[in-house]
Amino acid sequence: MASNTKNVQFDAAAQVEKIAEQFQMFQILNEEGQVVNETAMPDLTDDQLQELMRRMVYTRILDQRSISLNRQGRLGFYAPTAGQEASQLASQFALEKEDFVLPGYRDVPQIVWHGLPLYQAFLWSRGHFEGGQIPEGVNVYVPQIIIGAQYVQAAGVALGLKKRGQKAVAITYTGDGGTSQGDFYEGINFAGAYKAPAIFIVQNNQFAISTPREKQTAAETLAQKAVAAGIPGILVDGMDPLAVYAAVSQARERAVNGEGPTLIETLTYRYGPHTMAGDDPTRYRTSDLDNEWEKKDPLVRFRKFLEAKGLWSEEKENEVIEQAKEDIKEAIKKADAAPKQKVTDLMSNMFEEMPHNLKEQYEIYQAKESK
Ligand SMILES: Cc1ncc(C[n+]2csc(CCOP(=O)(O)OP(=O)(O)O)c2C)c(N)n1
Ligand SMILES: [Mg+2]
Repeated sequence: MASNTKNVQFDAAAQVEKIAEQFQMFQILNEEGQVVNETAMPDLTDDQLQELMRRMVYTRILDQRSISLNRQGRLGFYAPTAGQEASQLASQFALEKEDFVLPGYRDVPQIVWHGLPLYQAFLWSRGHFEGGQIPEGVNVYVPQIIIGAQYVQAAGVALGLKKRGQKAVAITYTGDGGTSQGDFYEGINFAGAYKAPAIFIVQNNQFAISTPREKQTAAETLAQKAVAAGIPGILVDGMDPLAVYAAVSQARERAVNGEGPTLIETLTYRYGPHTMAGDDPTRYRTSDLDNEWEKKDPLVRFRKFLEAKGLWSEEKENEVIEQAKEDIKEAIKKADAAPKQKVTDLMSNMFEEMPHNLKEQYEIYQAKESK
């Protein structure tokens, strides 16, 4: 018998604490827009910095317009994005066109900036089949509604890229709530085992509908869930576009160099309701908490940072706002002009070969629709 049995006694608390200690929040720009981590500054040109700001401002407007279009009954499903711009857009900004984006329902901005025409995003919101017909060469999937399922799909897409020898990655997004799903673990585990070039983003916006983050899991951070899959995890300030960009760039670099997947938790907040289907955030959040997060706003801090460098102005911002409004007006017009969806469209777009039991129904609808 070993004589040191007592010395190796399992120290449960210390073990849990030690894991969490390794996941300190990575930040480059603080709330005042000051660089607090010069060595981690990503290599971005002035034009690129301005473009990232332009996208965040544009997307904030897109969110506001989408909410009002939804209220007018001109959009269908919509999950607000304000607050999450740095997490969403700076992560997409670190990608190349050949990379694949597998979004959740709140991640419409990323796929629009990755090439999906805006009118198609509007059609997707309306449940119109043309919203799901992704143009050739645009490497995005339609937003996933089943929480976590996109993690498994991303692992598969990433493995496919690896097998084809392509220098590209599959990036996917879920929320804090999504990390409680089986698919989340299956996805990161599989990608880890096969060293698949995947980037798994967890946008921790503090709530899963009304369930607060503290009730979601006993884990101190969501990034540390990477440990069990044997892959690196990073906790990032999700209101800091530069930190998000730097983390995703590094993860992409690792992935295309054959070093496998990375899990990135972005700490963020959604200012609006969960979706436009009618939840009331005042029932599950305090205004103190809202205020605390609004102080961290990604647009405010990035604007301060750029203004100090002479790279941004009110005039520039207004130009972006006007452009966004104009584009949105055009896109909704184009969406309105799409042919009215028929029941037969729904069926023929669902199946490559119509199952025999649906053929009869298909013909009945076809006859009705041709009247
Ligand atoms: C498998 C599954 N279970 C439940 C739901 C219902 N549902 C829709 S959104 C949501 C909360 C998800 O929260 P989180 O992952 O934090 O993402 P967030 O909406 O905050 O971006 C739930 C439970 C679903 N869509 N899919
Ligand atoms: Mg959430």
